[in-house]
Amino acid sequence: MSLLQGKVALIFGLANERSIAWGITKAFHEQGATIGISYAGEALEKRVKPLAASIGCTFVEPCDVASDEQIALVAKKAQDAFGQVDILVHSIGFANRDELTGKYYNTSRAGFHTAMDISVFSFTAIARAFQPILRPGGALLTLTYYGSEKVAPNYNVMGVAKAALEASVRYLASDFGPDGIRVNAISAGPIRTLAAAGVSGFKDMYRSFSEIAPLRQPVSPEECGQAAVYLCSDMASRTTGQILFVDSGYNIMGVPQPPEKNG
Ligand code: NAD
Ligand code: 0WE
Repeated sequence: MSLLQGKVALIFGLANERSIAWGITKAFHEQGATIGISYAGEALEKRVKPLAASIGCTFVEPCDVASDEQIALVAKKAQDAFGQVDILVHSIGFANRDELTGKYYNTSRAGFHTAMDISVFSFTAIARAFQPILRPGGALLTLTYYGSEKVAPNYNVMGVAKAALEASVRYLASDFGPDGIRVNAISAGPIRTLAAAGVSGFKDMYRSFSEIAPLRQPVSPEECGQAAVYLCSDMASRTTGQILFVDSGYNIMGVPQPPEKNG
């Protein structure tokens, strides 16, 4: 089956082979998509280039999403390389490390701005920059986390940012709907990526996740990739503005099962 044959997909947020963006890239490639990759900047180049080469991807462009100029430049380069683009994946989130520990109320003004700029506004900025070259029938996708809805210890300003990101998904879906372009998000369970490394309490959270989630299994970048194929393919032609949970069912649980009845 080639669900993405003939489609051009641009993926933002590849850092390394553990990135959710890489799981999505591999899944898109398997489904016949033509892939373009964008990464944050020079420091990641030596990791990202070989990954791109391994799937025969030649469009590999740096873009710090804090910069309107850099976003405009990738859009221009994408137009030169592909003409039009069918799919944009935004797999980017960032807050200063010191904001992801302790009390949420200690969030600084500058830290709040950074989290909102990089984790929220960048999705809207990318959507706007690519609007002229998006092909009808296309799809935009971003990645979110349940800390947007319920309190996750230490997730703090990122939870607030993800709530705003999810609201952005709905406003963008409304804006782009008349042009035949859909906008959705995947809400993934915790995954051991670079963005989870060294996060205080992540290990304990990761372990308890698999004990509480109905399917009792952790989530992989590859499984996010399969859901991304669905959402960005014509299989999901009447689905827009949605948050799709890829979390082994974790989000449906209210009161966790006592451990002894947990089999
Ligand atoms: P990751 O570290 O592999 O990816 C995050 C990416 O954001 C990196 O590639 C990084 O370079 C990029 N980035 C940060 N600042 C940037 C900037 N200024 N310009 C351009 N790119 C920038 O980690 P990941 O877990 O794959 O994260 C991808 C997305 O998935 C994020 O939105 C994250 O919030 C979300 N998510 C992660 C988990 C998890 O548990 N890992 C769960 C749910 C959602
Ligand atoms: O969205 C994320 C990652 C968010 C993130 C992580 C970092 C760590 C390194 C954003 N910015 C940074 N900045 C850094 O300097 N996740 C869903 C993974 C994650 O991060 C957490 C979590 C979970 C889950 C942070 C605290 C608590 C739980």
